[in-house]
Amino acid sequence: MSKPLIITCAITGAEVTKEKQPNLPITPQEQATEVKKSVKAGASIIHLHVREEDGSPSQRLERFEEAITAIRIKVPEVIIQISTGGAIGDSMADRMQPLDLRPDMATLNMGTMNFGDEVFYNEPKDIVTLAQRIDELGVVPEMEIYDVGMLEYSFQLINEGVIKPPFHYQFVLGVPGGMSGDERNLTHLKTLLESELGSETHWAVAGIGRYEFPLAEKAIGLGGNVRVGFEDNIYLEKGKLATSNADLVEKVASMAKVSGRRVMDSNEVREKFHI
Ligand code: KMH
Ligand code: ZN
Repeated sequence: MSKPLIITCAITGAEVTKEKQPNLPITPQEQATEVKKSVKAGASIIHLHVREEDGSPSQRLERFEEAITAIRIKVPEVIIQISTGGAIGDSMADRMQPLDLRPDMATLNMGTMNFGDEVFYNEPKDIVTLAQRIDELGVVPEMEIYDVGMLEYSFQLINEGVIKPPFHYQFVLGVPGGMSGDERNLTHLKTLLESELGSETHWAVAGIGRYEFPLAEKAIGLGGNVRVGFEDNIYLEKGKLATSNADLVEKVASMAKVSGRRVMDSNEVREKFHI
């Protein structure tokens, strides 16, 4: 029996604009409606960034609270994973703000990198502070890996006891400055991860832009999990914008079906992750 599949949906992100993707959910109500549709299509985890009314990215606690409240009214069971990455240039203090809401999960970005034309700062001391705060609050971390050195650094923090089990990894491939979405990169990351932490370690892939679906297919075949969503990719196919995040989730759910992998719902994932 093949492993059931967990689909995460990154509905909004910090970089995409309404000009590029008119269906991008911005307000708490739009986000809640989008979550409902995405969960119906097969998503069990929502990777959440929020925006102010003018569309600018925000790490403000009150804005996260509004969004989470709106989502919980419509979809009480969904797993909400807040971003601690925020937007490029956000201070670490701002990035940590929504953690005080004690969400189900939170991201933990594992290294500094060029991010397009900018630099995404994640200094070792900040990664440790963030990891400790996440642990203290009983939030489940998901380690965001953009390059091999970040994965190896995660092994160091695990060996030092800074990051505790169970371990959840997201391989974000295709950001200019990080590893590309070449399928061999995913195979290499999976091989290293499993030889260090075992084949039961949870991992998913988020392919950026045109890499989204080829890497989803590859991950499904390798027994991993998948993240899709407007944060990563706005097209359903070449030249065709998705009408909703749910379109992207639905496409992955269909791929899973063809490969004989059942899609897990939020309650099952809650049980599996002990949330
Ligand atoms: N917006 C990116 C600079 C995360 O959510 O933790 C970082 C990001 C990662 O999106
Ligand atoms: Zn994000």
